[in-house]
Amino acid sequence: MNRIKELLGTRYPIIQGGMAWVAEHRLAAAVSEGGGLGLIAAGGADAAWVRGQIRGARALTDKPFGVNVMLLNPAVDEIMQVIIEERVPVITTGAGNPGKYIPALKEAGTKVIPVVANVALAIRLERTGVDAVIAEGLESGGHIGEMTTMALVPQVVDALKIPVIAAGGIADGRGVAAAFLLGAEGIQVGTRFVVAAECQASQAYKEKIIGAGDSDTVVTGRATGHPVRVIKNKLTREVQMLEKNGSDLETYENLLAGSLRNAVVDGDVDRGSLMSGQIAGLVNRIQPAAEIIRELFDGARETLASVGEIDD
Ligand code: TUI
Repeated sequence: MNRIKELLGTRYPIIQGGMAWVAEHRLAAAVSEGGGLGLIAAGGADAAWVRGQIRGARALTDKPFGVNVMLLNPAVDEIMQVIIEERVPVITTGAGNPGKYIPALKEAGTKVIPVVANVALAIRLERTGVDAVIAEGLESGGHIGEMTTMALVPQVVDALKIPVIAAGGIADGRGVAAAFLLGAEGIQVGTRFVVAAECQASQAYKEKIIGAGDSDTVVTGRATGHPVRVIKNKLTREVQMLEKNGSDLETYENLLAGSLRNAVVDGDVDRGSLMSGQIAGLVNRIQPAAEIIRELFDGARETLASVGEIDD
């Protein structure tokens, strides 16, 4: 038995990425109905919104789903309280250390799966009693660390006893197979689910991902300590200009404020923040979430069966 399927209570060992504005209850429910773990991303939202989304997902599916908590959110304490009250089965966390919330979450029966971008944090979090970790490489969209998936996953696997979920650069069966060969017991997929039919993100943003090639993303924000991978556009060119000129933080933050919502909800692909992984070049069409999941695992099985002898 695969430990991640057991932990999540799902048919397949796959978690949907916790993408702010993108991952709302209809996408989460569709992924869960398709046999994965769908996620509602709390992102920068308030606790009341999160509660409404949890109830919305429950109305659409009786399968398990989770909430992703972005730890830089100022409302994080209230959001954790809602998660506990609503008895959400699983949470993932990003952009910080969820350590102080773990005792209360465990008491409520909520499984905790933080995203880690290096081995040191993975080891610290294993000691605090988390159930698994997501080792996320810098191929991912959004806020990232400094290690590639290829180098990070096997090193985290070797350092921990709890199961590891691989993330960053996985969008087809070959990526799934590779993740398992590196020792992961599950995968997290973000970018490919942005273009799921059930995803409510703007058509214009979906088309940018579908049209993107391998070199169409860029990392901005290294200067401010919040590196974020996005598709290149007018906004990223302006941000890069500010970074080159060593502009003050306030000018920079003003430019980014609201830019994620602009892209995802309003479809402003010039001035919006088009978060996407490097694997966007492989993401070519809109499909139901359940079909995406089936293709990922059918493809992984085929890939593994087709690997021949690698020496004589
Ligand atoms: O969190 C993500 N991806 C995200 S969060 C987000 S919202 C945002 N937008 C702009 C700036 C900042 C956030 C968009 N995409 N992925 C998981 C992830 N977590 N990647 C890296 C980390 C991380 C980084 C630092 C986890 C922990 C950490 O430090 C904790 C510590 O105590 O050292």
